[in-house]
Amino acid sequence: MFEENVVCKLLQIKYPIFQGGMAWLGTAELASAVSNAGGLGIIGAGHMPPDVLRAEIQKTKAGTQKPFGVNIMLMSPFVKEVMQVVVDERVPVVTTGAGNPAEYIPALKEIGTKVIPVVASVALAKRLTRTGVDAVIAEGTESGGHIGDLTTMALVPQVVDAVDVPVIAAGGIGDSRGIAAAFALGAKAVQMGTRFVLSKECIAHENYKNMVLKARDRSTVVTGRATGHPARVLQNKLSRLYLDRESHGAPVEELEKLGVGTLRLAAREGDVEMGSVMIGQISGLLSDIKSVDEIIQALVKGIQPASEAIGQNCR
Ligand code: TUI
Repeated sequence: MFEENVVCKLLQIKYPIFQGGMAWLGTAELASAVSNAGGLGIIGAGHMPPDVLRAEIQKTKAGTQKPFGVNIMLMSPFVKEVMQVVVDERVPVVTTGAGNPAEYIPALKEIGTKVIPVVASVALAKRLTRTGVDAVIAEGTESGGHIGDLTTMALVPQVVDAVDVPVIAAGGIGDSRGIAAAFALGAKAVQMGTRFVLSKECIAHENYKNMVLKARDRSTVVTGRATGHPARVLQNKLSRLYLDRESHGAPVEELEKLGVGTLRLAAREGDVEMGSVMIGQISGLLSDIKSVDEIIQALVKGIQPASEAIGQNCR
């Protein structure tokens, strides 16, 4: 399976499954496990300082011989320095998020790194394909963390029709049915974040994982629309406080201050009431913690039956 998949061939991976590069959660442990299982593991650089990212890359290289990626969050204060680190370390794949990476693409392309930005609109997808990106990740608003406003169902086919590079679908994909649906929309691969948070190898605090396990379909909310940086999180004391201040017209600086350090607080310290529990809408579907290898094997096994179920409805 997937011998002729264009993304598998481009990146030299076995399965067209990326692990979303989540800040504080997409560590070397998780990324190397996903790459070893045949997917594309991705280190989430988030707001990491450059020396911390370099150590994480070296740990990933020690943990896997397979290709892996780094996700660079373009709102990071260290963006220029971390770009230099991925160039120095000759990271095979770079994904970007939360902005337009155009100015960084030539340096990455020059050393042969595959560059795959996350886009939340057709306009950015088209602009970036002119700069020579290798593929794009079309990420719908179902995702956890920083989001755009279009759904995966609406965004993916529009991006597929607008660009001539492979499209990876992300947002709201939690099982094999989601993967088959993404393929039906024209995607050649998928990226999943939430599913890999509920893995043995993800270092998220057990309180974080337990809250994700308990999540239902409507458990997430979006904070930060007023600041221009919307983020999907599980409802808790912090999200209620934030949304209350936001609805009362609190200044952007006050809102941004409320969010500082809160992802680390939830993900690493386990304070899931005053921390940000960033997670996607598909968390309501997921009810078990498995090893990365078990997750990927189960996903792959289910794709063909899910595709056949699509076919059956046409008979
Ligand atoms: O980047 C993400 N998700 C993230 S980053 C993150 S780290 C963080 N930490 C603390 C507070 C807030 C965030 C958590 N989750 N996903 C990729 C993504 N990119 N989603 C949406 C976009 C996006 C949005 C607009 C990409 C490009 C874009 O274009 C803007 C432009 O300039 O055209």
